[in-house]
Amino acid sequence: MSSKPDLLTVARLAPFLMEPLQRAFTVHDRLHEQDPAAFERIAPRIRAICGSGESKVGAELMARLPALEIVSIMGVGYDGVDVTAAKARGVMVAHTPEVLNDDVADLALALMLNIARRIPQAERHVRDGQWPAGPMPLASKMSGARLGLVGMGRIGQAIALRALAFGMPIAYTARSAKPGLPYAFHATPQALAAASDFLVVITPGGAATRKLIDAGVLRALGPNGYLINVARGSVVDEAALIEALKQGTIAGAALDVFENEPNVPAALRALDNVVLVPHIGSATTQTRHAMAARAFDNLQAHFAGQPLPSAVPECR
Ligand code: 8YV
Repeated sequence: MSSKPDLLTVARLAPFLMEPLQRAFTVHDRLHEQDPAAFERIAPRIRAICGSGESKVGAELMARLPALEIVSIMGVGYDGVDVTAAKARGVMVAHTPEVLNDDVADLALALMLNIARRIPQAERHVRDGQWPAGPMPLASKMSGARLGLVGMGRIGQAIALRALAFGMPIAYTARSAKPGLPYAFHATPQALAAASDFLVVITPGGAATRKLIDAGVLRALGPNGYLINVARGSVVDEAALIEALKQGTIAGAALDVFENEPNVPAALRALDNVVLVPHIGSATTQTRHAMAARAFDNLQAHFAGQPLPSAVPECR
């Protein structure tokens, strides 16, 4: 009988995380989905869960795991984990903040440039042999335009630093004003949108921010405004966004995240005034390796009886 703790994965994890996990744990790879009968048999032994930022770890799943001690998420976002239920059971929840700030901020700027300068369309113009027939229509200038950040946490601040180099005046909304930051605070997303050319969503997902960006916010952003979402699809009312894009209520949207990933509505995919990428905010080799190491370190620290390098704030 192995002395390694039993661990359930709830996402398809990269080999560079799976390999260390398999050395230190008896890993049951998504067994609850792959083989529910086998899962029933081993469920009482599971002491750890490992998943990604998109993983759902609800109260129901945890209730089936009486020996569960820790949920380690390879991602900064943990809105899929029922932290209240975990805490009530004394289950620790850990995530991987900081190491992905640069990548997500880089992608936000890339999306802003792509949507404003119509880079995907320009690339297609050349590839499809359209250039000899005439130039591209003119695009929109980003430098000097007004940036509004919905969320001013670690990644929001990394985006703001980059935007300063583009000469962009910066404003934000958050639950409360952050003292010490030199950016204008607006109490609501709607007020911020009315004062922005680029509205970038970088706030945690979950019940508190569900559909925060609704039809009213999009109307306030206006026909020259762009919406960029690098947070969670749940923060934007996707149906209202599609309508706003179709009607020209806003100029365009660049999205890394969607309501029902990996499914992107056909109505959104059919539009020309969007840039759509498949949740790649942290998807570089360097960052994903750093996230995997952090997710593993949290597990290892827990089973060594040491403090977790990055427990979620609610569990600290
Ligand atoms: C990844 C993320 O998609 O960190 C997050 O919250 O959404 C992403 O970095 C994913 O969690 C990688 O495992």
